[in-house]
Amino acid sequence: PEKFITVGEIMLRLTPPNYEKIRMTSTFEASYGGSEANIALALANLGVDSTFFSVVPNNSLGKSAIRMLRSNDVHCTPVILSTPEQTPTHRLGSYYLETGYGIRASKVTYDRKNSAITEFDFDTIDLKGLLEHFTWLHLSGITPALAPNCRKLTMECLKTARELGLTVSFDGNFRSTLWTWDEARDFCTQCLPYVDVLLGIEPYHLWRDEEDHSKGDVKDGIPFQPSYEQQDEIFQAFIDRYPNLRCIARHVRYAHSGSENSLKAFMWYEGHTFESKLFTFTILDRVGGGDAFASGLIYAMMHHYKPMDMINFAVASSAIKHTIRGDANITDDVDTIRNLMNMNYDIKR
Ligand code: KDG
Repeated sequence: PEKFITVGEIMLRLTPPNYEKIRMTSTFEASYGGSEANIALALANLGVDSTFFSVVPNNSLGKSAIRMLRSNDVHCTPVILSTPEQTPTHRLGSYYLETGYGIRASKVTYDRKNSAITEFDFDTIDLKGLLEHFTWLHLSGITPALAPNCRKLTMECLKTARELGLTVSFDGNFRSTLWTWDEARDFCTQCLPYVDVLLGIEPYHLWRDEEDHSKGDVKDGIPFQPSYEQQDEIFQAFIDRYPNLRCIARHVRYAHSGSENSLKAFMWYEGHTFESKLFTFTILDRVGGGDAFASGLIYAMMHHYKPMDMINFAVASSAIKHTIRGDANITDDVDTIRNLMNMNYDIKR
């Protein structure tokens, strides 16, 4: 059976209740977030043997974050509980989420600078000794954006995983408040030779052809959206350059109004292109939708679903997440997601 590990930062999430804005609220609801932790948790929920590796301060905040993961069946044995000597500012990163309502978009404010993971010296870790116990590694573009040590850690994990023969999934997860698009594109491009499953970033946007710089254009801070024909052409060129890539998938959300949304996904898998069903729903909490898509796809690949089922399971997992409060797809089991994937909305009793 597959053994999954992911590496990244877990954060405290603070959210004003009832869609209040930070300026109005007197209360914050506490929960935890972090893309990789969300995926570890979602996979553990689905019954996968799932492990999280990170550094958190050895204080009640760090320990509570880890306790939350453990109580959701995520193995946290490798997590380092750091001391002030190892990580001088000795803090758990946090973020504030003002949950949007209707046409008012959600707003994230990070308070994560100098968090424990960004100050730890990963050269002291035997990565090979850690990763050799696993069959699948997942990383995202958030970790390398945090600090130079995390960038180095990401690259070394990728190289070690490749050497050991693990399957590697990578979610581009671009966060414009952590690094620039140019930095992200350069780093993600360097990662590509080590990746089997690419998520959350368009080949089109990574592709920088020396002859035609417009292919990687960012207009008004938003990466340019290619047409289907352009995408097919780029996928093909991309696969020719990186033959290790088995699967490239992305999900697209269409907002009908602020909270009425539809979701569908496109996947290139072993030479063929697939388009998922379309799911329409009202958003309760959209943070972590991409992570739910990733965990759904990883689960489906691990269990050798047929390509159409893979992509539909991943989109159904993400659609359900939009109706669940909190960052992680914390409550859903395989049957619930499969029912939705088959468009079965019946009450279960
Ligand atoms: O994908 C969800 C994440 O964005 C959220 O959990 C917080 O990891 C996070 C981040 O860095 O934005």
